[in-house]
Amino acid sequence: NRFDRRPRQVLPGKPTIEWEPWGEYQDVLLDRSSEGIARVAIDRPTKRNAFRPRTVMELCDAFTRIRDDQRLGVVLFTGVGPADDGGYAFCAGGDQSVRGDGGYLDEEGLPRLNVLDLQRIIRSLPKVVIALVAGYAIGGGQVLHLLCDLSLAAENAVFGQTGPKVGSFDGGFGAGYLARVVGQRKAREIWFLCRQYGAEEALKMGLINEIVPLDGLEAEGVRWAREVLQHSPTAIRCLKAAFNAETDGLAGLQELAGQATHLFYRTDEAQEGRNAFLQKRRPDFSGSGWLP
Ligand code: S0N
Repeated sequence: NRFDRRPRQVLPGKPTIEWEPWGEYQDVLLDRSSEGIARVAIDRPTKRNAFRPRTVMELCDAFTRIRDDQRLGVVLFTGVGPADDGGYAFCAGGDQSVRGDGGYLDEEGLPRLNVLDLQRIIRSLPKVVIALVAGYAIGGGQVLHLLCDLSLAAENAVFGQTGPKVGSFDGGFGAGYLARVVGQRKAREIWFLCRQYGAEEALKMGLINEIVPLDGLEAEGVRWAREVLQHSPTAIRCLKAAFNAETDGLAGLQELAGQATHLFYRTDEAQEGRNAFLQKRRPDFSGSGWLP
């Protein structure tokens, strides 16, 4: 039973927060704290935290549970390390050992592209997601890192794409949003040359927010999370939707408009519409005014 393995060390360094284990998964560790912070970690260090369909399903479940817990405002997303050979990874992308002829095979042999579901969940989560990158963030792992709102990297972090080498590519957020973040030239370089970039280069190109010593990575993530949590949840969820709307087309607008609807429901004006319907009378919006 994985619950017996508590307390769980995800990254090196002294914990600066009390984690409560939350949920039982095979490939993922999920914890939360009474301070409003959750921690999601891919737990496949022997595979450099590469994801198989099960990993992605568990991550989707973990992020959905976080979305539904109104006490939680910030998520730290990371990968368990070090592996037995001393290697670290945030995530090395799709697990090539379960890659069939039509995608990554689940335990029933069905080929899946389910990492795209996870990308959308992280992107539209109305909370702040902070990537903590120790070691490799490669391939689909680099894209997952990119989709987090903020990114803190340990000095040993390495970023890169391998698609054109291993026969895959991410033409969605992995290309378009990467170009928004680092610019068209750099994004094309990253994908066409398949080079690896250290933390300093990543900082220079705007891929990450800050470089942190490995031993202090989680502590710094907690520090950033605590700062975010001092601020207005509504302002932050609307800002996240607004940042997404700038790049995500109608899906982004849907999110931003959804935040407006969310706020509108809480007004007397919207509630008058609902009440009038239920009371089978004409609504009276005269108290609302047509403000400038
Ligand atoms: C990460 C690298 C650079 C680390 O190198 P290092 O430290 O030298 O370690 P290794 O000895 O290479 O690895 C240690 C062990 O881990 C295994 N391993 C590492 N990465 C993977 C992986 N991705 N899949 C399976 N196993 C992995 C190694 O095999 C080794 O184990 P042993 O010793 O038992 O062999 C280096 O490991 C590396 O380059 N890894 C591969 C990176 C890669 O190419 N990833 C895949 C890229 N493609 C994707 O991510 C697909 C994206 C995707 O899923 C997608 C995108 C858009 C639309 C749809 C999809 C979709 O398909 O769903």
